[in-house]
Amino acid sequence: MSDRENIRSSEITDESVYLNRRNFIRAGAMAGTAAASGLIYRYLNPPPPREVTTAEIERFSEAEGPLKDELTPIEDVTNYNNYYEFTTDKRGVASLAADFKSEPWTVTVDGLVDKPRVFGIEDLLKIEQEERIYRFRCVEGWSMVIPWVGFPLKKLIDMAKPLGSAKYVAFQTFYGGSNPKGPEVDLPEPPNAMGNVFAGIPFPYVEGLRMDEAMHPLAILATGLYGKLMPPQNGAPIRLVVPWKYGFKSIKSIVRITFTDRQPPTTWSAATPSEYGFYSNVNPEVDHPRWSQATERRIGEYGRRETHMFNGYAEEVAGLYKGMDLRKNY
Ligand SMILES: Nc1nc2c(c(=O)[nH]1)N[C@H]1C(S)=C(S)[C@@H](COP(=O)(O)O)O[C@H]1N2
Ligand SMILES: [Mo]
Repeated sequence: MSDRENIRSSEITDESVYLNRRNFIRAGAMAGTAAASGLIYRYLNPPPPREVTTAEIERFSEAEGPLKDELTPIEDVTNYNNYYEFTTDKRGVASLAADFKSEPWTVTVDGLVDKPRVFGIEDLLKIEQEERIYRFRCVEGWSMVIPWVGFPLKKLIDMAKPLGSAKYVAFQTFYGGSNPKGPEVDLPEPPNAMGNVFAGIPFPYVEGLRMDEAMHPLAILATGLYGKLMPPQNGAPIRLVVPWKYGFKSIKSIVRITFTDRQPPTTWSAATPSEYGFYSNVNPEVDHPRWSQATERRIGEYGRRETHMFNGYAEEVAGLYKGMDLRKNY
């Protein structure tokens, strides 16, 4: 009997099981250097298991961090979305994606690895889940603070055992009725139609990271937010979150992760290379050709705030780009 058959679907989707079994509890210790740089970051420590409440998260996030980041309300996080496969109307994604079926789901890990594997989503949910509260900055000039649930991408990379020749990791989003995940899972077609053919970008949506970026502890595969499984509009059942890069790097609803020796194509830089580069690190000094990136609108606030280098995570990630010209490598 396969693993998938062993786990009743109610066990996969029941959020109280998800929270308790994954030791999803209140904040543990926060690293000093992380606090100093305004990074809100915590590991979820072992039992006693109990659910973290929104009030606790808010108290925590208000108390910590010089950037004084407060959580963006869940109503905004789940109703103001970019997910072009459904629609380019941010307020329209939630209702159009409501029936999106993300179970069963598989993520194929292949390419230059010693251990290629097709993971069921239930396998990935068995990995210890952590809460990560990150700032999230869209290239369009708005931002949020989101309490993600997930695990470091590095954990999956370690399981795959990439070959020495692997220099990049490529990601692909599910698209429409086609099933790029292999023959073993036959997703129901009409419920998963992602019919937006007028989005102006090619699908399936693809993204990529350099191997060292992908291995960085801040890069996570997120399976939920606000203590719940990932809502469809935010990229169910699993999406990338790379908090020091513009939001479009954080690719949703991943079905394939491929290790390669070449810089992989990425959707937005393929569509408009003069406006969007491969790296797309948040950088207030490099403007978009059509607007400034010096400031941002935090959803729920009036006025604009300053945008910080690497979205405020410079202390953690600047070393990845030592010696690189960040104007050329935008
Ligand atoms: N597959 C896919 N992933 C995607 C997008 C998309 O249109 N399709 N939009 C990106 C952009 S531009 C942003 S800002 C974030 C938005 O994530 P959110 O809706 O969870 O805030 O998702 C990114 N990932
Ligand atoms: Mo974005």
